[in-house]
Amino acid sequence: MTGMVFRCGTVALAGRPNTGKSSLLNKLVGEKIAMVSPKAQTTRRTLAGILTTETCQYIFVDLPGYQTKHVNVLNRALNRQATDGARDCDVTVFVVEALRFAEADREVLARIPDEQRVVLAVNKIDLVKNQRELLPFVERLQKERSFEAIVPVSARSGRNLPELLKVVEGLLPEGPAAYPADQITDKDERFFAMEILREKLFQLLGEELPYRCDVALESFKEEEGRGRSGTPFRRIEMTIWVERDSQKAIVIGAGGEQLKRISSAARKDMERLFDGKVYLGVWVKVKRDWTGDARLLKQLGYG
Ligand SMILES: Nc1nc2c(ncn2[C@@H]2O[C@H](COP(=O)(O)OP(=O)(O)OP(=O)(O)O)[C@@H](O)[C@H]2O)c(=O)[nH]1
Ligand SMILES: [Mg+2]
Repeated sequence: MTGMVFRCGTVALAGRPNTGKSSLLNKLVGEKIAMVSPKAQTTRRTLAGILTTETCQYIFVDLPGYQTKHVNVLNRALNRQATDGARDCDVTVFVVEALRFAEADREVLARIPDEQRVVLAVNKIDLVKNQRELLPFVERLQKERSFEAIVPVSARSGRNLPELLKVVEGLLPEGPAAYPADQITDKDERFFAMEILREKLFQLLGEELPYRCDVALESFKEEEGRGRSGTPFRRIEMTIWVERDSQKAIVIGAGGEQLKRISSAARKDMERLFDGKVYLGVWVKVKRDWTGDARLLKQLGYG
């Protein structure tokens, strides 16, 4: 069509941990690709979710939540990812929780360079009983920075997401799509296999243990279809790394029950996302102090 403008660009989702960045990404692209949990710093690896409309391709980049509570080599690497990501994208969507803005949020905002264009998304408005309370909150935030726009949204209900998309579209550069229109992420099934298992550790283990765990993929094989449906069958083997023998015992649980719960939940999610049967083998191994070992962290992909 002549005269039609097409835009394409990268949109960082930035903010302190737990504000709902990954949930927003999932709702925006319409598929659960980013891992979500009620625990802080669930996201460890930057992930792109792609949405293509008639007039725009949005490449949303889900970043780890910036945090200063825990200090080790892993947290420093995550914070670096969070800061670099918010700076390098065409537009940054700064995500806060409705009616909650504190020092931790202010610190992340301060790290986004002045020249970066920032849209403020006030998320979780479904939790606000009296919507009139939002107005003074928004007015307060306006004083923190000159935002391109402020959009109250809910990643849970999807409320106002069309408005958010509209505002962001106007800020993206003109240009052709970078990815095919039906592609929704820049990552492959191997990446999602690891992330899904890691998400289950965050969802099913106690408060501190998930921070002492990581997941490595040992092998991923696609085999000929089994049974009548003939869909491919994936054989996936993974290792859960922990730092101590005592942690290994907890992850496995009495009679292996805990590990069974974790792997069975992970397998179900993989089967849903990959749309086929999965055989999942999981081992738990001890690697002392992996969160403090810079070389090992590089190997695990935390640059
Ligand atoms: N009620 C409600 N809960 C939400 C909403 N968005 C996210 N949550 C919940 O908030 C928690 C954190 O969500 P995530 O999407 O993992 O948050 P995040 O910002 O990606 O967190 P990190 O990766 O740790 O930085 C989860 O329990 C979500 O279910 C929302 O719009 N409404
Ligand atoms: Mg996240």
